[in-house]
Amino acid sequence: LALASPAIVGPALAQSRYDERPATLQIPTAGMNYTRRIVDIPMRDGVKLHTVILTPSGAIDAAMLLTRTPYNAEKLSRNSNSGDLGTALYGYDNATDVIVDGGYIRVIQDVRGMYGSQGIYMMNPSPAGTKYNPTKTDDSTDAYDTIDWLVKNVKQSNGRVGVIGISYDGYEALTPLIHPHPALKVAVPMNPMVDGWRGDDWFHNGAFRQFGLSYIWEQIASRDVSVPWVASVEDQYDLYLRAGSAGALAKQQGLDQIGFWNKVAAHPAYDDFWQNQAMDTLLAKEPLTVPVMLVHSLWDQEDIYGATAVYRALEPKDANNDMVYLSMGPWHHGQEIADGSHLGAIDWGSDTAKWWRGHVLAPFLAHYLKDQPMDVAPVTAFESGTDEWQRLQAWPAAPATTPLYLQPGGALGFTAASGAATADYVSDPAHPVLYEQRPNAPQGYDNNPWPTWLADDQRAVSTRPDVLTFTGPVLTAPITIAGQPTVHLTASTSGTDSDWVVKLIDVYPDQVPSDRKMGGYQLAVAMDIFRGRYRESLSEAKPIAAGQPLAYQWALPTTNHVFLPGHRIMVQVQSSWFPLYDRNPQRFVPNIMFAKPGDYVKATQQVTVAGPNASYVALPVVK
Ligand code: PG9
Repeated sequence: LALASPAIVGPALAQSRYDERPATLQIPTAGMNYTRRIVDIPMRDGVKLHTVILTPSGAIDAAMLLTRTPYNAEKLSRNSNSGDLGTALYGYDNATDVIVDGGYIRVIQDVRGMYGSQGIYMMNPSPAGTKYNPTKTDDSTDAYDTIDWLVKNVKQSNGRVGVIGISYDGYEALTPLIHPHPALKVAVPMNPMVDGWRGDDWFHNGAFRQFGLSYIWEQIASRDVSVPWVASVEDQYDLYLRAGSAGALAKQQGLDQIGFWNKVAAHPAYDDFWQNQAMDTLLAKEPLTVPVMLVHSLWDQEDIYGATAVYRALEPKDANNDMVYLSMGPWHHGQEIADGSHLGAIDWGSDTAKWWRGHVLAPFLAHYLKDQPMDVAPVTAFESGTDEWQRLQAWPAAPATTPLYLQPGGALGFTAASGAATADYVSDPAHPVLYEQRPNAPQGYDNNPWPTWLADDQRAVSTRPDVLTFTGPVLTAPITIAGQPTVHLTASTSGTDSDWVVKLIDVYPDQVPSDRKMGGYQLAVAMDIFRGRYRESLSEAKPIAAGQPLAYQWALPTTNHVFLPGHRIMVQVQSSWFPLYDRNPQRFVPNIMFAKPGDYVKATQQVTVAGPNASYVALPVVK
């Protein structure tokens, strides 16, 4: 067969004749129950944001549910290739049953600078025109411009938009509440990232969550997350311990090229960089005009701070108690859109997530987007222990707190011991206390332990000599707590800086006939870390005076729990939580990110457990 020479027929003809791929492709739609439209929506500065619009076949006057995401709109709108809308959407960030059964038009958009969207990417940018974001746009303006385009250009819509999303996308569901578009009728931020320093992804009370390093690398190194974090050590414990400091590991992994990492490293304290982007603070300054349901997971391993912080900020503005709603379920991060029957070893007896989606999320959205009646309480809270859902008017349910004292001999009780006593241990940064059993696998294995680690059995560490364990008597009557326990620790350290981790634990009876693996289980219901250098001021690190008993106070995450008869209450105290949190060198250095190997020293810790300054946890007890 003689081939025509390209020189004779021209390159285009040569290509069209022999190329087996059509120049333009018609996508078959036979049998599909939705249409898929892709638009690059122009923002006020001309930057176009890549947007996927999935419209159920035959939709007329349907409301739109918008998610803005850095996690790939094309993928989240096509978790599987299917002509069935529910099957296509089933997966991350889609409460699929609610979206599909509700007949909503599903809109998913890449945020500025990610995947198909133009523009520059900034991680959780501060508001436009402020010190740390001098540009003219932010996620609020982009949400506004997107909603404006959608209501003018999606002809099957009823002109109403709801925003919804989990985690980063939950943060994205809060930003449209700043100068909201009039077509925005409801917002459902789920597990939103709200304050990266106080208690969400980057730090908890000043202690750095080192696992953020790989996330920062992957999200920022390339627009389409195509440059993976590559490490040559399988066990994260070894990876982080050998590197020494978070800053040393970051350098080793090339993160010094990444703008956001350089900002994190330059702002280890709660200074204006963090304060100016905290969504609860920003929203507290805005009028409340859009109904919002904050969705909180009680065992959220990533953003356990955000949802309830925004509730606290907004609730005082809600004069009629009909604008700000709170849902709290017994879930890990994002579990509300999946199967909610179990949390690790804990069996709730029913699919709590499915119940919540059907009885709370679906009617809430339908009310504001489709004018349907609803019977949703201002607060819908799952109470662990009794394992029942509650309808409440406000949160927290406990009006006051009751001190639970650490006592000598590893005891715990509602009165302080008299006299003077301390409980002591040596904290050695060379042998840090684990947050979960080794190997600390990177995310992504089968049976990934990361989502459920907050519910892990604390017996794994409770007999270590550097973990103090205080246990109360076997309960003969239930004790109900509903709110945030507050730690009031009096302690001295032989060092000049120190971390303190306090865990409030429900110890199951020695034997649980119906579920034998739970016999003696130590389930933490609230725990968190505090970096001692911020004892006097969160925004300024100060050395700790060595050898002096000093007061440390911080709030633990929200809990709604009943310690049942037969159970015991336990409190554990330790000074590291590795490798999730970076190690405190225990000798004061200006910036722990860049501590040198020689800065890491052993310290003798003495926790006051008797007398007028006895340490206690203030429990939000419901009488
Ligand atoms: N928790 C994740 C995250 C949010 C915001 C910043 C960084 C990470 C997430 O799941 O999206």
